[in-house]
Amino acid sequence: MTSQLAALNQWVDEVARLTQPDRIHWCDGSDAEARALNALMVERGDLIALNEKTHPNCFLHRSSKSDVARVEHLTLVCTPEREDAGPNNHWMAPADARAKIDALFAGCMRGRTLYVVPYCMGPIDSPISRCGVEITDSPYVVANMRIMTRMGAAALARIEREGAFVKGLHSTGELDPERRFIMHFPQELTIKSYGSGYGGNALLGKKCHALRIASHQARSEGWLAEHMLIVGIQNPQGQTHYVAAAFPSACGKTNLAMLIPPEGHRQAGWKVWTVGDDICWMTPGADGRLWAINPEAGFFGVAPGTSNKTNPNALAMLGHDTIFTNVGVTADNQPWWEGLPDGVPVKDWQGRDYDPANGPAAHPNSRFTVSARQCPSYSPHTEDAQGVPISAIVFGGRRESLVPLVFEARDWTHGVLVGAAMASETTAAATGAVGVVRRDPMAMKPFCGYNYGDYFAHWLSFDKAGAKLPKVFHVNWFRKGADGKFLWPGFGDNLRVLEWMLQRVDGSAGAEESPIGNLPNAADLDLAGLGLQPQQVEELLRVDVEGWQREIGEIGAYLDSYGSHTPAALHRERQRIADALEGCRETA
Ligand code: O2Y
Ligand code: MN
Repeated sequence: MTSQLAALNQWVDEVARLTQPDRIHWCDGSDAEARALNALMVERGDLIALNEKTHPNCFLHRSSKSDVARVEHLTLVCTPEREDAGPNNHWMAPADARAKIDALFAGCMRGRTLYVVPYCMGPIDSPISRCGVEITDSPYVVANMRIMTRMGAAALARIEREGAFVKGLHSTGELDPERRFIMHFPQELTIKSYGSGYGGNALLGKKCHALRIASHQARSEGWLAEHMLIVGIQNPQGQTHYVAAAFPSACGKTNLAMLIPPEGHRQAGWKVWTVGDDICWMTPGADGRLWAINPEAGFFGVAPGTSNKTNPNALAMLGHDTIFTNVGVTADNQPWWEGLPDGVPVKDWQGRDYDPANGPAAHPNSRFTVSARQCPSYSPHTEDAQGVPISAIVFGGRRESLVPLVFEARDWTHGVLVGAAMASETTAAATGAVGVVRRDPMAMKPFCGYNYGDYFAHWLSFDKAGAKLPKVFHVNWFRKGADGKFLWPGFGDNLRVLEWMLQRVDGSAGAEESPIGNLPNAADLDLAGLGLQPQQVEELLRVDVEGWQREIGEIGAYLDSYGSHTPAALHRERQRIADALEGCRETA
C-alpha cells in the first residue's frame, strides 16, 4: 500500500472513531452504485422519482426549509493569523474552530452510513487538476458529487499516485441552523462542514475546495482559482478564442456560458462552446499564455428563470439524468419552476399543495444538478489535459447607471484594478436592501480563501517577462435609459460585445481611449438588426466624468480597507485614472 492510501485509510479510521457510523462505504463512482443509492434514497423519501416518460432518471430532492442556500456568516477561514484571512472572511483560530466543530461531529453518524468519496477536480489526467476526498453521511451529497466531479475509482487511483489531497469532512448533523458551520483550514488542506445538506455548504468539491482552499494553494503555487465561467467563441473563419468571465450572482453567468448567437451571427457561422459555468483554474503555460480548466464536471444551476427564451441549451440538458432540488411539481410529476411558460404546479418546493399565497412554487434558489456532457454546447476541449488558452478575461456587474456597456483595460495592472473595483447592485435574489452597490472583487467576495489585498498582489504577479496575458474587459449588460428600461437587449446579443473584444485581441477593431479604459465607437460594434436608436448607443457607451470621479473616490476608500496588504501599484493606477478624469473635466 502506498503512503497516500495509508494516509487516507488512517484519516477514515480517525473520522469513524469520532463520528461512530454504523457502516463505511467507499464510493467507486459506478453506474451500479449510483442506481443502488438512488433506490435507497427513493425508499427513504430523500428523493422522489419524476415522470419517467418526460424526465427519465430524474429525481426531486426537497431540502430542509431552513437549509436552502450558502450561509456566509457561518462560513469561516481558519488561518493561524486573522490578518491572513483578511477582512473579507469570517475567521476563527484553528484550534478553537477544531474544538467547536469536532464536538458537533462526535457520534453524529450513529445509525448512518459513512461514505468515502474520492474525487478529482478537473480532467483526470490534467496536471492542473487536484484531488480531494469528501467523507459524508449524505447519499444526496454522494449523488451530486458524482455529477459535479470526476468521482470514484479513477480519482482514488490518482490519489494513490500523487501527493496531498484535500480532506473534506461533512455531516448533515441535525440540519439545525444553530448547529451549523462550514470551516476551512487552508494550511491543513482541510474542510469541515456540519449541519447543512445544501449546495455549496455540502458539496465540498465546489466552493469550499475549488475556490476557498484552491485560491490559497494557487497563491503559493503560482496559479489562479477563480469564480469564472469559461466559454469558447468560434468565428466564421473557424478560429476559437476562449474567454473567462467573472460576474456576481444574478448577472446571467450560466446564460452567458451557454449563449446562443443571434440569428444573423449563427447564419454567418458563429458558434459558442461551453467549457464551464462557475469555476476556472488558470495556470501559465510554457508559451506564456494562461491555460484554463473547468474543475467541475457538472452544473449546479438556478432553476427559476431558466427557459427556452433565456437559456435553451440549459433547458435541453434537463430532460434526463438530472437531480432537481426544491423545485415544484406538476400533476403528472414533472419538475416546474417560475419562468417556464408551460405547465401548472400542483406541489410547491416544500411538498405543500401549491398556493400562490405561500409564495413561488419553486424556491428562488432551487437548483438542477446535471452532467456538463448533457449540454448541447458542451466543448470537447473541456477534457483537454492542458486546458484551453484564455484570450480575454471579462469582469462584469449589474449597474443601472454610470458603467458603460463595455470597456477594455489598458494593460494588466489596469485590468487587475478593474477586477478589484468590481461592484454590482443587489437584487431581490439576495437578502437585504435592493439596488445597493456592493463591491465584489473578481466576484470572489464569498470565496477568496485569504486576504483580498494579498490576492490583488497575486494577480499582479502574473505580469512578468515572457507572459502573454489575456486582455481584460469590463461589461455591464444592465445600464438603463431615462425611461428606466434596459438599454441593451442582453442574452444572445451579448455575443456582439464579445465579438468586439476578440477583434481587439486580434488587433482588428477600433476603440477610443478614455480615462476609465478603451471603449468601442458605435461603428466598432456589429449592431445590425437590433433597432437601437443612436442616442441609446451613445448612452450605452457614455463616460460620465463626474460620476466616475465619485466612483474612483469610493474605489480608493475600498482599497484602503485592506490596509498595507493592498499593493502600491493598484493605488498608483487608481490615482492615474483620478488624474485623467480631473484633466478631462478641466478641458471640458
Ligand atoms: O452553492 C449554493 O448553495 C448555491 S450558490 C451557487 C451555486 C452554483 C454556482 N454558484 C453559486 C454562487 O453562489 O456563486
Ligand atoms: Mn458561483
